[in-house]
Amino acid sequence: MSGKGLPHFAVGRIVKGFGRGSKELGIPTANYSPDVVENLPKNVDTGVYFGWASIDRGDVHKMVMSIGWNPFYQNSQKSMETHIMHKFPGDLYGAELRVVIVGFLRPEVNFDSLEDLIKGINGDIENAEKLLENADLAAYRTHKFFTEPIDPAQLTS
Ligand code: ADP
Ligand code: RBF
Ligand code: MG
Repeated sequence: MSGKGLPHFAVGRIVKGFGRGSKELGIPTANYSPDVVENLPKNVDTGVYFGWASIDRGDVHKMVMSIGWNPFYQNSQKSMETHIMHKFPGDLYGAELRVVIVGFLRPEVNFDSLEDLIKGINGDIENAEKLLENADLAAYRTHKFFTEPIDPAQLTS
């Protein structure tokens, strides 16, 4: 189920994106800086993924992630944007985001309208919520990556 190049472990600071996630979509996404995007294995295709995430070594939450150029907006810079399924009290800019990407959901689509994009993402969130209940994938929630000081480059499973 996990797919090529997965699981993938990543760590980085949250940077400013285009400011569209919360404002236009009502779905905030924490954006990684380009160096984290460049560290993705070459065999990880663009698309929508899911897994687990923590902020500043805090609790581990479910997440969905979009990797690519957002065809709906035709971005020129490849991005890795994570929506964490948890309500945070405020902004997370500058915080450390740790993620483990455990599975692929679908390729990126150029939706016909903003409404369809939002529906698509909400469907991804629902699917991820269910898939992460699978014992093998749920196990990553307590992976040592989230609790011990290890270099994610050393981790392959
Ligand atoms: P940007 O384009 O700068 O990424 P967004 O509209 O996508 O702006 O909002 C993202 C910001 O919202 C994140 O960087 C983070 O600071 C904040 N945020 C708050 N709650 C969440 C959440 N549950 N998941 C992701 N980001 C969140
Ligand atoms: N953008 C697209 O253009 N096409 C997509 O199929 C797409 N799927 C997404 C799925 C998820 C789970 C998330 C969080 C984002 C997705 N986006 C997609 C990116 C969306 O356009 C982006 O979050 C906003 O542009 C805010 O940066
Ligand atoms: Mg964002």
